[in-house]
Amino acid sequence: MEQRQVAIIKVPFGLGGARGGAELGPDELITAGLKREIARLGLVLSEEVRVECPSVSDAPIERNRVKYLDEVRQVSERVCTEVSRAVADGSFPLVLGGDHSVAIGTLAGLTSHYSNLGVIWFDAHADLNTEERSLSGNMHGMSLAAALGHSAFNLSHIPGVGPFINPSNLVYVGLRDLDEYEKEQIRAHGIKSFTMHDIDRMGIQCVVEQALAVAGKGSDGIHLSFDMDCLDPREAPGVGTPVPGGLNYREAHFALELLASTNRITSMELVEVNPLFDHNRHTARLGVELIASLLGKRIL
Ligand code: Z70
Ligand code: MN
Ligand code: MN
Ligand code: MN
Repeated sequence: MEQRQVAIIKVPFGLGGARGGAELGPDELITAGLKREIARLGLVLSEEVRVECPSVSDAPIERNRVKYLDEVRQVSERVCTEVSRAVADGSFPLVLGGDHSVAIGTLAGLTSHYSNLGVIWFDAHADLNTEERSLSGNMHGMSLAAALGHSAFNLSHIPGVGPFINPSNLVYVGLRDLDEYEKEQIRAHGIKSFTMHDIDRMGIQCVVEQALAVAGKGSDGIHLSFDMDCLDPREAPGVGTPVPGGLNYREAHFALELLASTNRITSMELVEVNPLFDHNRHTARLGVELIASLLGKRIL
């Protein structure tokens, strides 16, 4: 990161997820010491905003196959506004989810400033489903389809946003649980994907270097979207949809340290921390450490 100012944007929203609890993520990360880490790094916390989010008790009983679309739309608009404001202020936007549907708003806000945004997406999942093709109806599995303009609800529905993200500047790290339709989409659009198989084969250093090259080619900013379920559930049990065989502690730290050392990352979001499935705040503490690594924390 080049900016020395960080804007924390908390998005306590869980209705896009498979099960409740992700709405507790932002407070859990703060309690786990996020602001102390930011201060230790000598960074200025320029603002800390909390996006107002509907919860199950506010929402009408969901009878549609695609769940809580109206609520996701509302939250996307608000997140877009806050992220856009943070960039305009010269701050590094740090978005705390919430389930991964909050990325729709983040990407909308970013594309209002960056005309060719690179995106590095750490996740067990591809989040490429459309409303028609999703098997679950959960919007957190559709955020990238929205950002690429593939789904019925997409970035252009959010007031004031720029272009869709370009699939040639999007890259996945950590994939291991894909729906058939998502596999077809990855092939059809030639989206660069480093699966767990590739990480085992090439090593995380090589993967991160190649991922940066893809996201950075001709782009004017690079967003890191970090879904905590990219990690192995033994490292990060507190997520809504754990999938075995993920990144370990050292791979994840090293990956984010490598990204930090390039000074190319212009924003980050960390999503899917679910305290209801965690033990002793373990996952949130790991999340804080990983954010610190991305913001420049080093061992020596
Ligand atoms: C599945 C779906 C998903 C995150 C799970 C899972 C999607 N492909 N995304 N956890 N973050 O429901 O569409
Ligand atoms: Mn995800
Ligand atoms: Mn995921
Ligand atoms: Mn533990």
